[in-house]
Amino acid sequence: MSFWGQLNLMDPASPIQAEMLLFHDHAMVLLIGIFTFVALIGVNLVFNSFSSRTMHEAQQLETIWTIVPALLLLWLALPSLRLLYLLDEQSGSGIVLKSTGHQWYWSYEVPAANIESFDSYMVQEPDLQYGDYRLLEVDNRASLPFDMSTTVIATSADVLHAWTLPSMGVKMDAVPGRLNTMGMFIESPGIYYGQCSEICGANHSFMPIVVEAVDIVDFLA
Ligand SMILES: [Cu+2]
Repeated sequence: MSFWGQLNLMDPASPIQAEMLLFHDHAMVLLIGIFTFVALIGVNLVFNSFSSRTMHEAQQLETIWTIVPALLLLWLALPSLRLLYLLDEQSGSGIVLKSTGHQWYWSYEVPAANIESFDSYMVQEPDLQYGDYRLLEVDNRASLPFDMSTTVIATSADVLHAWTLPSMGVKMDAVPGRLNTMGMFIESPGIYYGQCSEICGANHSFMPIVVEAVDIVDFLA
């Protein structure tokens, strides 16, 4: 992949991540509005001649400037709650990817396809092929079918790790002795990259995550 391809954020490849992007834009509308308003008032204050210094109260104004921010907060909170509950949805499909964090690599299991645990190590720099992403390629990719609901389970064998796949809107702690679960819906075939997102030790930066989304027929084959 090209240099320029690495400078922007990854495109969403799941409905949840697309929703998160929309929510980000939604929040930015409010933030830019508030920042602009406050900046205008600030500038106005500099040139203010204090013509209303004898005014002690303004009930109507105070009512308005209490209610309007409350409504704005509601406007932010409701879509946020909706997204929170959407994130919690679990798929009913039996296709589960179990990922176990180790210091410092991931191992995967796909019980539905009878794939027993295999390790996924980062490709070292001298072994990279032309066009590979440095620090992101792995020797064994996890494979999942696209266009259907899947479930990812994360756990750890040693310390805290975090299984993260930005294009899917998945970021989940991998905790020893505990199984964390998130639903995932991959919309299109492709190769998706992520990284461990919990400072887990010396080689934390060198345990990337790669999921290859394939056709269900190829997946089962
Ligand atoms: Cu880690």
